[in-house]
Amino acid sequence: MAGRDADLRFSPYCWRTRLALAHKGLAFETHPWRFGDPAPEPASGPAQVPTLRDGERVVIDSWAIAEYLDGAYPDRPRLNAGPHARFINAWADTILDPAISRLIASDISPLLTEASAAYFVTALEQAFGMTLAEATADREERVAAFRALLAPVRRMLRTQPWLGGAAPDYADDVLGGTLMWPRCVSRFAPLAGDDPVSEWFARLGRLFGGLLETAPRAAA
Ligand SMILES: N[C@@H](CCC(=O)N[C@@H](CS)C(=O)NCC(=O)O)C(=O)O
Repeated sequence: MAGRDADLRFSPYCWRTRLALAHKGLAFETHPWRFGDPAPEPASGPAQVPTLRDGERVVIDSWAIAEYLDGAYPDRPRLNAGPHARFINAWADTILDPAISRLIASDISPLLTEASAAYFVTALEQAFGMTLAEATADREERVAAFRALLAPVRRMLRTQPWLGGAAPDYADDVLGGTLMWPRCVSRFAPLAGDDPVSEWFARLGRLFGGLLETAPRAAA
């Protein structure tokens, strides 16, 4: 999922997959795709990202990709894309993503091509029932409620360094991918700097050659 700048990649689901591939130590190429573009693999399914092609195999949906990678590459570090990560994935999809969207949606459209911005704005304004500017207008007041949603993560991080335990696993990739979305498109900070979740995110960002830390962000 790319902006007008093809290097600006911001989909939370694609970031989950990029982290999963890095985690497995698998080399991968990415291709920019934008809202309204034809399906990346038209013979295999809908116009949706992430779409993974691995040889002849096409897998669509970040969760399905994580399960596929653990099944296809069992000798590589495990993602543990099982029940516990499935909960984190469902929580991120149903609770965190909508909350993040209400904090940063209005920052995204200026970064898109004209055609993809029209598609994005129409879809989100319909979902919100208001303009994107209206949707994010009170974000300074609402950010505390977003931070409160992360209380279970803060509690876990008191006793273990990663959501996966002693080492990161796909649960970390899911939350990290989710938080990459606002990081890439906005200078609005959903997390306070002294939040233990920020410290965890910074540590995750330094893994895999700084995959997250060095990813292009929208200009301030
Ligand atoms: N459950 C899917 C969600 C993927 C998804 O919603 N991707 C968005 C981009 S962030 C997309 O491809 N949207 C296509 C569209 O809205 O037409 C996953 O985890 O991969």
